Amino acid sequence: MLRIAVVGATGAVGRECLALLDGGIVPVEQVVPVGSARSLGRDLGNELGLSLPMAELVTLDDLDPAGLDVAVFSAGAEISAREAERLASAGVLVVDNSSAFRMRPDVPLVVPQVNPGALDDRPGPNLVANPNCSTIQLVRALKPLHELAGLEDVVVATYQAASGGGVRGLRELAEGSRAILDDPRAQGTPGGRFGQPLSFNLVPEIGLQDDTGLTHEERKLVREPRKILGLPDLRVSATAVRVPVFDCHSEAVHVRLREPVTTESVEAALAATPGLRAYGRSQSPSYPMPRTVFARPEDRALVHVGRIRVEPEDDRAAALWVVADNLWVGAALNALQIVELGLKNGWLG
Ligand code: 2RA
Repeated sequence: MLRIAVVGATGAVGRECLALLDGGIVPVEQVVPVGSARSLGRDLGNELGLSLPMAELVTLDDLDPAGLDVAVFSAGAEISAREAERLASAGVLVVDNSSAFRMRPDVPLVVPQVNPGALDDRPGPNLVANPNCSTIQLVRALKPLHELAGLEDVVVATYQAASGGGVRGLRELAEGSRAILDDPRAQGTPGGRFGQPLSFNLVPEIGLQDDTGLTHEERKLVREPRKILGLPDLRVSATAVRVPVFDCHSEAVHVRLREPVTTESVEAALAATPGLRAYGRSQSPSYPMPRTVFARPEDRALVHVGRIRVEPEDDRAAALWVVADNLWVGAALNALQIVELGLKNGWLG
């Protein structure tokens, strides 16, 4: 039985961690919710209708690592960079959802369905990085294609939900959409959680652009799959777009492969992959959508792949449409599946 701290417990990902723990994803002795000073006194168990054995909410300064088995951080890169290693060096298994440690060579960057071996060698560091949400669904769809015919190039365009911007992002989309429906002239102003008004709009900029014109989010989509798939020379071109959708990220993925494939062989490889749901052309619809993926817990835990096709003029080029819940598959569930893997591989206990 584990004592698990959920750092950032009141945030969008932290709340999903609590809900998944409440659902019994790993055996829990006690959950310690960690939040900011202004959250002290909140009874998250009651607020969220949880039956988990919960300690009182504490701040990170007051979190005692003694007796703690795991800490899942979802409180941003600055807090992780400042606090995660303190807990890891005290023997706590830290799974960090931020970008703080992902590209550090000594820190495993893990998607359990893709590179579980990254957690094989004990005693590794007690610090494991959770990839970016849009990376996780991408590599879970790319892995079977790589095994089928070898990946050469990847081009991905993402259509990322407001929940990627947390509780504030969700609120801004709802309020902005309501304002426009009430008064079409209320077009919103630059700024806010996404830098631009999102309702009834598209914002092709997630994070700051670097001097090459790539945004922070696109840089993650280029670098993280190379580390997770063990393909340091994989060519990846990415465009990340924020779209006025509350939940679930969608991605249009185009790959070039080393070997020729058929639509049937690609569909079969995807359908045979645990944790993926493949939508064949004979199905109706032959594609997933954010609204339907978010509707049921069993679907929120899967990566959904549709519009599966091979380019008519090039049998080494395939295209996919990939949808997944960015709060579960892209963050909380992947982090807790890393804890599950840690239990199985002896990283814990
Ligand atoms: C986003 N991937 O969607 C980033 C962080 N969650 O905003």
